[in-house]
Amino acid sequence: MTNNKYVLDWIKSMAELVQPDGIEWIDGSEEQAQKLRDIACSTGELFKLNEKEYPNCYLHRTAVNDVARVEDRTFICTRTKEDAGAINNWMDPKECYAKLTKLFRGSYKGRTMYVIPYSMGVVGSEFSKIGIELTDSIYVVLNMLIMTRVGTDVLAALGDSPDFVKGLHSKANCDKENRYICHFPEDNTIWSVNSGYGGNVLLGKKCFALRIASYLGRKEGWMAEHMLILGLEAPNGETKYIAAAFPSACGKTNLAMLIPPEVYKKAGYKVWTVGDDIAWIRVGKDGRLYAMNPENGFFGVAPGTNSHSNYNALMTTKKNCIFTNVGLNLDDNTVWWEGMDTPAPANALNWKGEKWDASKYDKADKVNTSCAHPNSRFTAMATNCPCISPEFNNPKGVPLTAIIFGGRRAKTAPLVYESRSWQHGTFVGSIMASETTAAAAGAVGVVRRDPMAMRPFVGYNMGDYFAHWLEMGKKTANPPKIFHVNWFRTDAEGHFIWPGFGDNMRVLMWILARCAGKVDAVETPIGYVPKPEDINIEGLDGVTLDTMRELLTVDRESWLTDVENIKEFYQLVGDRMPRELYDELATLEANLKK
Ligand code: GTP
Ligand code: SPV
Ligand code: MN
Repeated sequence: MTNNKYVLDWIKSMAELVQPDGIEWIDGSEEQAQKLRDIACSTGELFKLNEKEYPNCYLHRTAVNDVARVEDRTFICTRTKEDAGAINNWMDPKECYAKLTKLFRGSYKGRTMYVIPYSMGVVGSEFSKIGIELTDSIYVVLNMLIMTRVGTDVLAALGDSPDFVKGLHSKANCDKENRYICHFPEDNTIWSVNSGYGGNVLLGKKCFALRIASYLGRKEGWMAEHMLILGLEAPNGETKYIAAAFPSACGKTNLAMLIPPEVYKKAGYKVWTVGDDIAWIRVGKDGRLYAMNPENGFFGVAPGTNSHSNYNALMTTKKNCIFTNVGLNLDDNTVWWEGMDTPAPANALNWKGEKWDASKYDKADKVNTSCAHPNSRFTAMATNCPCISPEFNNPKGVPLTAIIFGGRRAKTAPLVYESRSWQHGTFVGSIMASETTAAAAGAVGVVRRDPMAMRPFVGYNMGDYFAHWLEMGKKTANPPKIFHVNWFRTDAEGHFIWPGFGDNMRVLMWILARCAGKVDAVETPIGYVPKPEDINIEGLDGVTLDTMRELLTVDRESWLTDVENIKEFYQLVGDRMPRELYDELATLEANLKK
């Protein structure tokens, strides 16, 4: 497939380590993909769903102990500990290679080594980057075929260059005690062992497109961010682009694919999806920031996806899709998850493959009582998405009018506010906080600081990352305005106050009006907040001006509590924390005490 000696030498030495029975190169052809699906079905790795309702769709179940990213087993292995920083787990590269070499040795015995050449971004374009993943898992191959651009043309684009990310994965024995997701940014290398779950093993995604890419971006003057990208088209045909960073399972896919509420749909507004998880951002010649989506598909959260919450995502999953850890309706071999439009099936297997009893469902123990795992996922092709942007394959990306940060906060953060400048916007991103979700192993619902939704994904020192954000602002003549949103504020009974989903468009409209200088705002200690009457609530049941006032309140006491927590977090980041952000923090505190 290639004469590239860097590629061939590397594969040879990795094969000597893991000792596969054979080596198979993935060429991107449908014939090869089908052959692999058939093998996976014969071994039980995949289960074929109802061909009529779900053509070419499959169900996969991971090991029960392997259902989410494992942040405590994820390492950034730079030569010095300081370069990884206090927010990351660090291991000395030599020590880490030695430790994992033991785990990889002979781990492919009796298995095939699949070689996946893939491109993040349009193959051969200036802003794309190439990776090669070696894996012993057909599930990984089939997911990478959807999530990235795979095939011989990638090797042609690489030519005889050594510039590719070397990814080695083995599901090995899925041994939880020896599970490691390790990154060597100084070597362009990722080693992942003993997992078979998405974010741990689809190495193009979080490992490359965020951790390694953020490291490269700092070196090369661009940014890799955990952001969706959407285009909002006005009735006059003009499209404005917005990128938004929310932590895992906090609404990126849903916002990226939103269907405008009736008031806007009627008027001719449309939303287009450019990306739902990752954005690579550069300064364009015109001094604006351009964002492109390096992925080729969606690895989306299944539960909660239905025709009302996210019709477009649901349609995207109707063919050529791989479902992971959802429920199986045994009557018709279709999939089911909590929050689907159809009623719970009477005769079903849960995500573990056990007979499921709907009557035992307990909201407080979803993992053990729900049909689908709370972090169950669909892997679907971007081209299946009814609202995929015409700019999806534009290698340069799209110019950003606004950047939005957002978290899952029951209290404190208002529905939306606007920062005063790029520096203040960087501060707003740096103090983001959110309740943890099922997307990572560990407790769910605990508020933690998650700057720019990148806490688990920055491939270097967080202080340097903040400095890089400030630097990018200085290099950008016309930077986008920066906002913060929170769809998740709750009332005294714990119910979400804001309807969310498609109605989030109402907030986007205020944001774009602010960017165009067409609407006023109220200055508060944290930034600019909308006047309650400036968010369009026409056609919203049960949402009044009073609701809007409640959603937009800035409560000084709870913000002052937050300030103390932010100080602790900044200290944890350490001495590479930029002075400018400490200044912003002092301003915030002073504003709150005024
Ligand atoms: P990752 O793929 O993990 O990065 O997640 P994501 O940020 O793309 O989150 P996603 O859009 O898949 O949403 C995660 C969960 O949040 C789902 O259960 C959604 O139903 C729920 N959700 C998304 N948007 C909203 C919203 O506006 N309001 C409320 N209340 N829930 C939402
Ligand atoms: C996330 O957790 O942010 C995801 C899913 O997008 S994973 O690929 O597991 O990282
Ligand atoms: Mn994500």
